[in-house]
Amino acid sequence: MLVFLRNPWSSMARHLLAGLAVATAAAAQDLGEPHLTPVSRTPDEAALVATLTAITPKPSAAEAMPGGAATVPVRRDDEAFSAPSGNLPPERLADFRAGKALFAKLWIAAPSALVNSDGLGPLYNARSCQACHVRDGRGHPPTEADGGVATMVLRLSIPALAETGALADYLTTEPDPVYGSQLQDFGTDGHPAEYRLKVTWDSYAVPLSGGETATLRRPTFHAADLGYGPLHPDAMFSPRVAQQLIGLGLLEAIPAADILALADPEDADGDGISGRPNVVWSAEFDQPMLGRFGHKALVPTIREQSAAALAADMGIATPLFPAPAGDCTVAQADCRAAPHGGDPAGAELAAVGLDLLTFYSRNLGVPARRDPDAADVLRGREVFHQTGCTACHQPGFVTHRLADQPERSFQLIWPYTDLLLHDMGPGLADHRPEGGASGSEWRTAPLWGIGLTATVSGKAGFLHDGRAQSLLEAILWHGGEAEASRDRVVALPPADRAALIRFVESL
Ligand code: HEC
Ligand code: HEC
Ligand SMILES: [Ca+2]
Ligand SMILES: [Ca+2]
Ligand SMILES: [Ca+2]
Repeated sequence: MLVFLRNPWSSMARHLLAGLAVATAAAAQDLGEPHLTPVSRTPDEAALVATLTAITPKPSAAEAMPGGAATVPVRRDDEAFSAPSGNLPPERLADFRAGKALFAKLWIAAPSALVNSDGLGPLYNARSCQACHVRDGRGHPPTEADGGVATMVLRLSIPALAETGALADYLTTEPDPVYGSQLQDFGTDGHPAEYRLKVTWDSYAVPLSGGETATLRRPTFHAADLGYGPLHPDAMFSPRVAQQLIGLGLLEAIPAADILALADPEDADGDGISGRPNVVWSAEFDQPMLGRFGHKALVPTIREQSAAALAADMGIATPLFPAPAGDCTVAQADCRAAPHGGDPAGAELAAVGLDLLTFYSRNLGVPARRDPDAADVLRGREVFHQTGCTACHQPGFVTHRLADQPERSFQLIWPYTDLLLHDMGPGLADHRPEGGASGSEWRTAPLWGIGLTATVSGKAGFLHDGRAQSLLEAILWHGGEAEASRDRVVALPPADRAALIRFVESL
């Protein structure tokens, strides 16, 4: 996406996006899904899907298997997010393992005798995907113990130059003229790092019903030790922790129409919830698509997200974002002129490698629920529904029927996200728009697997910047459209609040 912001817009792109900015929900239903070759649902299937995914007070036995047949048996160790989808055909396991090797691979600077491993940087955040997506789980804000290695990034932009017409709503930002779209913590030999990420915390107490109290900590992120002079005076930051990677291929295979059907941009039904799609320009397919990935749903496909991560986080060029890849700006001439590895066309990782990495990121299995039938978990499920969580954390979907990809075809899944943007209020706002998302909107986070976070990644750090140290803290930060829901949780009898947390932990 960083690369996407830096690329000059073709006049055709501008034309189409201008149209999109005023697109109605009905027109949005026609958004293409060029990343899939779905078989259309029959009317009978559509009716079945509607029944299976209807939000009901009565739990269905299928909820125990959040990834459908792609679910993997429960593991309570730190490998819980690292297994391939349970229904991956055995002949595809070799591709999964090859992708895993690329995911774990430590890249080195070019030129080097190790021609298939060089091309790191010159500016980079980490040397491997795994360094941030700790054991395929999430990252966390930096602590003293991390010794300067961050598992999160600071996105960067300035307000867009004056743009007139419908596009003014759409092209909301530009990269910082010197530092680009993201701050990199490291440089290869001879290239200064851009900055060092520092975080300071303020804590305050929140009274809850029944005499209970919670403590929330608010982070302030600082860009220390800037390596290339001052930032633009209007620079805006967005802190983002690396996300957990389970079940992403299933999220990518949800019919766009089913997600758009949940959108209510003007809150026509007056329930205070107004989910909006982030309709974005796909660099991969050169057309508008529904954004699904990243904390503001800016990226439409896992392949594009992986290529953008290679480019921005590691400085590795691919056929999708060729050299000089990474976040080198015109002001960073040494960065642009540095040697790159890979083929003469400027791909430091060839298409076959990008595809294997994509295949891996698509097929990390979702663990089975833990204790879905325990009495307090079932009570928590009721509370989850009564406090209004399902208005955004949409429980169920059925994926497209995909003849060429049995592992994610026509699965009944329970991700607990509508993949839409919601205004979460000033407490969570980063005040930095991205694509169609405002400075206070975020994509509803999927909740599947979330109870295993600390087991997998060592530390529990929830929300886009990892500020919440527990699930309760994450809920208490909900504001804006979710404020009423949060207030209900604050007022719950303590036993119901505990049951709610037990339910979310069981997902
Ligand atoms: C420097 C840390 C870092 C590294 C290295 C990194 N990522 Fe990420 N990853 C992130 C962050 C931060 C996000 C959220 C991005 C956003 O909000 O736009 C993310 C999001 C993702 C997502 C989308 C998840 C979702 O739920 O939407 C995928 C897929 C992904 N990364 C794959 C990769 C792959 C593949 C690699 C290696 C090529 C990689 N990442 C390397 C930090 C990192
Ligand atoms: C208005 C929509 C909305 C409602 C209602 C809502 N949420 Fe959320 N939820 C979100 C969004 C958006 C995020 C991501 C916010 C962020 O990353 O800063 C989120 C994040 C979370 C997280 C952290 C996820 C993670 O991966 O870090 C938890 C836990 C959570 N919600 C639970 C709940 C519960 C429980 C309820 C009901 C009491 C609820 N939410 C109600 C939209 C909503
Ligand atoms: Ca490079
Ligand atoms: Ca940069
Ligand atoms: Ca509504």
